[in-house]
Amino acid sequence: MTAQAHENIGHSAIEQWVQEVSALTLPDRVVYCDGSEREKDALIAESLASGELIELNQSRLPGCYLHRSAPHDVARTEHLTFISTTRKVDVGPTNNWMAPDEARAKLTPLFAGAMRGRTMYVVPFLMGPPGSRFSKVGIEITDSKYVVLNMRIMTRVGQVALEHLSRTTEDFTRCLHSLGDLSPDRRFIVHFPETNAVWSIGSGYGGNALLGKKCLALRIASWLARQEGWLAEHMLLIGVQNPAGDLRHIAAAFPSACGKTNLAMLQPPASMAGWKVQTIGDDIAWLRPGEDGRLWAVNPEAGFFGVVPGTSQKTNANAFQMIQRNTIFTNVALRPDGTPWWEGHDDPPPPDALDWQGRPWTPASSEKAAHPNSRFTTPAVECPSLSAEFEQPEGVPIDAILFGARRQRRVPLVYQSRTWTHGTFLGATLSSETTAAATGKVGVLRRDPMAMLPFCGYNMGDYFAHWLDVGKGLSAPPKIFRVNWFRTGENGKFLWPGFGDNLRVLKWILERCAGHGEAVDTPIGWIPGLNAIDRAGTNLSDREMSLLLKVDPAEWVEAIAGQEDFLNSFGTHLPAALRDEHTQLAHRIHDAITPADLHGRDSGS
Ligand code: OXD
Ligand code: MN
Repeated sequence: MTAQAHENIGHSAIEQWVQEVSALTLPDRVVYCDGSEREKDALIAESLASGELIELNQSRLPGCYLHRSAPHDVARTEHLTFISTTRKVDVGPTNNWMAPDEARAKLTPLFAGAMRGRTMYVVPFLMGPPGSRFSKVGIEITDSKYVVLNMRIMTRVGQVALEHLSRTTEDFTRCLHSLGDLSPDRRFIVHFPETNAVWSIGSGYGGNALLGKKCLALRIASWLARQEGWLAEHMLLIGVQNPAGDLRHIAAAFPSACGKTNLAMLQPPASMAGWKVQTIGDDIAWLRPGEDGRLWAVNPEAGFFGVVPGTSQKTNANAFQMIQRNTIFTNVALRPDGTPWWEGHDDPPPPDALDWQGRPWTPASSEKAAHPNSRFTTPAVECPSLSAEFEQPEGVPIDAILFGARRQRRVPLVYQSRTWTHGTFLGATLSSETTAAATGKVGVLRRDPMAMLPFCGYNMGDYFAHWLDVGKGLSAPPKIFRVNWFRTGENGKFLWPGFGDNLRVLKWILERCAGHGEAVDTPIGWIPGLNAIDRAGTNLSDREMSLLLKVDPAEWVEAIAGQEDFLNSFGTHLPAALRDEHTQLAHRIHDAITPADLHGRDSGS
């Protein structure tokens, strides 16, 4: 880490941009980050001194720290997130749009002098494995030490990024971030895909401030991916090995806080000895067609930014173990012995603690001790189930793509699409109940196509067309499935045990990919037969299994109407093939409706 205003780092475009930004933001000093351990130690020491970090019990949790955010800066703020393109039509109906001139005019005064009295850090970072044709470089300028420390975990910082840049002729993404005054009234996260830049001000929250993640690796990358013929997706990435040693790969899209990290680090149930799940990524996958006609994927990130509440030895032993070292916790509770605690921890609620805002807390308190969207940031290398293929420059070949969401009703545990186009339709019509990962009401059903609603950097109608185009170019495309761990029974309780038992569903999926695995044709797709999913070692009854797999045509009539309105919102940008899929689904459902169903509907039930 060097404190020099106009250091020569051998890249004139970066140096020139740094000079422009420092002339605007007026920091006290400029520091170029090199990713070294020395730099980390200095940043931690300064953050402890300033109160931005609190040291956790170092003998129990070496290298672990707690950060408490501003109380109103705890999640992504989608209403303050914009895509700024010359033409409004290019961002489509699901994004907030701002014209580039307007965005610059609005944000420049907010950045003016914003770093006075602060240090400006210049963070070169690489997204993707070193030496990979998938990888992209960003430079984040920020005035937050917490952001720098997190970027060092989530991305590959320093020389590795500059080297990638000098080896390729590619541009880099200019990521400008300032905490500003942290006021939501002056908070904006604006993406300029046409000029490969992001401006974010007024938030220190991961999804708003670690600009390599949602901003670069999803919103900007999805734009680049469309131009370059690949896909940037909100997907976990795993290898699944069966007891015979056969290794397959699955990419799975789920909305925020719906269990991607748990699935990515799944521990097989005791009754499935010999199975292994190897973690490659838990949030983002970049997928490119390979010369062999298959789809290949990498995780562009270098760490995990996961939801803490609910993480325990029981639910996710790999994640729990992983966060015992070198982890930054944000907004969890603190016990008197200097260890963190949260709702869903294996330990019972502590008799007294400090809550996520540092206020005294006891089990009698009416509020939660940890914020529901409290987070850990941990280097991937700490994950006990990390795959040996994690940094493979060519990525891994994908056998199956899963679209999952949180749905209490209607949607079965798993079903298989008939074709890539039908699978794209399943992704495009995905909907899920909202979670605490974004500000706003929790538990409201909303459309979240491919789990990319908050992250697609362009018109989603064009994005669906791009999915279809990518599929056309694959001679051996992955099979596409829809999954739902969250269906509830009459008592409102989840029917499916979830967590490690989800491997039972993956097993059926991989059997289907291999051309066997029993399945029943239904109007919505291929469903497992009653006994097709391995239930050995569970106490799931036939009745529960049939409720989990039930496809009720009457319930789907309502879904079809909702899908139609949603698809219509894309106007002429909706690919005709998806409209056809919808029409065919409507016909199949209509044909499956019995007079009793109609009677039920007529009587208003
Ligand atoms: C995340 C999110 O943090 O999706 O990964 O919000
Ligand atoms: Mn995510």
